[in-house]
Amino acid sequence: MSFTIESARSIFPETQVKHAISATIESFNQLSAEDQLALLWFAYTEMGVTITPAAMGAANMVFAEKTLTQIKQMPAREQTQVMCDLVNHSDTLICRTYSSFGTNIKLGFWYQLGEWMKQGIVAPIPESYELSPQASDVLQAIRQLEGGQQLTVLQNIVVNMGYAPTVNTQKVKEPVVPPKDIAPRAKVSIESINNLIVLNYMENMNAFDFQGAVALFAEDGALQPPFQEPIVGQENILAYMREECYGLKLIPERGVSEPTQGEFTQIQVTGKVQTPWFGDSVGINLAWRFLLNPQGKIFFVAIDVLASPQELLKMGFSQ
Ligand code: 45D
Repeated sequence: MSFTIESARSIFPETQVKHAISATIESFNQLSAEDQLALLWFAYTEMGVTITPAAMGAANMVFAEKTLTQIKQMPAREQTQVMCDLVNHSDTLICRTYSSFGTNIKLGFWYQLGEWMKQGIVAPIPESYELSPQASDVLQAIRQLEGGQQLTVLQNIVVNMGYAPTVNTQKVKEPVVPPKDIAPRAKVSIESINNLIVLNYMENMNAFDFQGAVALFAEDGALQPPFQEPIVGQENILAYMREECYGLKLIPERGVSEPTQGEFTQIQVTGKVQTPWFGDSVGINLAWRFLLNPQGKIFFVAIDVLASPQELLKMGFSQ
């Protein structure tokens, strides 16, 4: 028996627990647009996380400048309307444009709006805004999440705002940008793991050598980011990495490797990732679940956000 991408998704099933993150996002989506916006603002300001403005360099913010300027020049009421439209997935030009942005541009877009809200340039969320009881419950649920999970919730919500006409519309491709600085290569070591493909994956990703990272995949291999469908095929994975992975720092810590059916090998690694948004002040706990084919290529890798590295131990994963 061999693996398909679909069956590969359930390796190391103990990480497949129904997640607090998805449950929180689902209940969030039930709220009214005003409630959603206010709740997000309260959660965002309450978290007190400091975004490194330098991270804006990792996002190609030029793509959002026109829209941001347009919003800046609107009367306050219209500004609020635009923000509600984004949350509501309304079919407007701004919502369509927003949907064409990559993750980092979307985050940078809201970062800019947030700064302008603080400066009084964009209509703020009234401090006296009263959340509905349901919204208060969701805010409470967010407060109870671990820091990295809270950021994952925010990031997910921001990514899904806007309006994409059909599920599979072609994303507006960002023009090819000249390669950014390749970070200095650093050796990675992972407790209990000596598999070179996995070690090389981490080293290439940290060097932003995405071509090198993708070359470790089988041609029809797949990468599954948290809460997303697998991205299949070297070309698609490369495009994804170029758009989403500059500035990430992967900090794998320990793992377990075992043979599995059809001469495949499954390797689970836990550790942290740092995003350019927060530098080394925030580490997001996660697990990589690799499935290597008999040729030693990455047939599948899933990335899952964890509450804590201990979460896996709790679920019966022993190092
Ligand atoms: O007014 O190995 C609100 C892959 C609305 C690649 C706002 C990976 C109201 C392969 C939106 C609140 C990438 C998968 C304002 C590894 C409002 C691989 C503003 C994993 C102003 C390891 C809100 C990487 C703002 C991972 C500005 C898991 C919010 C990376 C900003 C995870 C929130 C990264 C930010 C995460 C959140 C980043 C900047 C979770 C960033 C989160």
